[in-house]
Amino acid sequence: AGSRQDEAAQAALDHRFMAAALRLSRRNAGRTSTNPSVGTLIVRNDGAGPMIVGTGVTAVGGRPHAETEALAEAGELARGATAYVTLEPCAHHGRTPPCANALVNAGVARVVGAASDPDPRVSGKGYAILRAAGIEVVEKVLAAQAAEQMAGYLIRSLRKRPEVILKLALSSDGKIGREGAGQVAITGDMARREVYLMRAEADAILVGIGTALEDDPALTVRLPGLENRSPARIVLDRQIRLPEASKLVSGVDRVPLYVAACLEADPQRRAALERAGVRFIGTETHEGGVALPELLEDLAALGMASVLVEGGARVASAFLADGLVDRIVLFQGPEAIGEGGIASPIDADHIPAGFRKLREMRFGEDGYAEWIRDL
Ligand code: AOF
Ligand code: ZN
Repeated sequence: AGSRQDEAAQAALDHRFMAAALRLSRRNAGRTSTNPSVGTLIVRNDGAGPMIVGTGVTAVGGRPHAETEALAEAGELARGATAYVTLEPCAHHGRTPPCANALVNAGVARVVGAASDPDPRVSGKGYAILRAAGIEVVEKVLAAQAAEQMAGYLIRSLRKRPEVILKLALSSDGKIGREGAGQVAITGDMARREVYLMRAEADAILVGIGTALEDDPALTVRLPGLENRSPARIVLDRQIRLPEASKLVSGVDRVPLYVAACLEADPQRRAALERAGVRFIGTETHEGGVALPELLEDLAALGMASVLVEGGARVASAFLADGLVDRIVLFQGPEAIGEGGIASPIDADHIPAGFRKLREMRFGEDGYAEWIRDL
């Protein structure tokens, strides 16, 4: 029977190990789709202080699950130990037996969980299996942090659409570019590298046809070691104006490119792009633009759990107006654009209601801030 002091010490320990499990889970973030990247720690506490005897992360590709790896590493040492899992252990028979049963069979005494799993095959059943076997279960430890890290998975499961991350780079006077000037450098090298990392963790990057024509961007990840981590690119292009000679189209054999166009758009343009390897997503029109909720539903059906919206102002405004943005990332460079600048639809002082600031930092000369909307 624990005293109140023992309980407080245990809670502090649980926080510490869950924080470690959450950091561990980031190792495969963006590489386990449509599964989330989960972290598991198996910890023994035999009096001489806690000791980690097993660690696991969801494997690249989504399987095996984190628990499988951690339990295999712990072996017999899992008996009587505590398992820290960033997501409720699964209860369904997939390619492997349920993780909840594996924890029971390994003789684990306690399970501490962060996020609950909305997957209807799990959704409370994982924790129930553990409790039925006499295992002590503590839920929702660092749940908000877990939900933030697994936002893509959770939003896709609950809302049948991907997480939408809106990223904008602003000049010191709040502009995102200059009319007719193509790509304008706003942020420096460190910020650019951070954007590459964001791209590598997303399932898709999305821009409007205006940005595609104006900037001729490649929208790939150009970082040593991450060259193969470019996600799919998506262009909102109702009338199919994207030229075959664009960088987006010419890179199509390495990185998929989707054009979201209306079904009535020029079939010859469509055929030409399809011959080049471009894939099409038929869209409905809403207020002169692509109907975004329906498009996002289609992207979720394609397995995408997160979409990074990179431009331009019109597309950003449309996602914001529809209440479809889940995360806002603002970079701010040190220089002004001034006359002829394109105003950003949003800045740090005008973040829509319902968002909370998650972090703020600097990348060299540039500021960075990130907000999320809780589920
Ligand atoms: C866990 N541990 O590491 C992960 C879990 O297709 P399957 O069989 O891999 O099942 C996918 C589901 O597994 C997914 O929707 C989610 O419920 C769960 N993910 N569960 O116990 C893990 N990644
Ligand atoms: Zn599992």
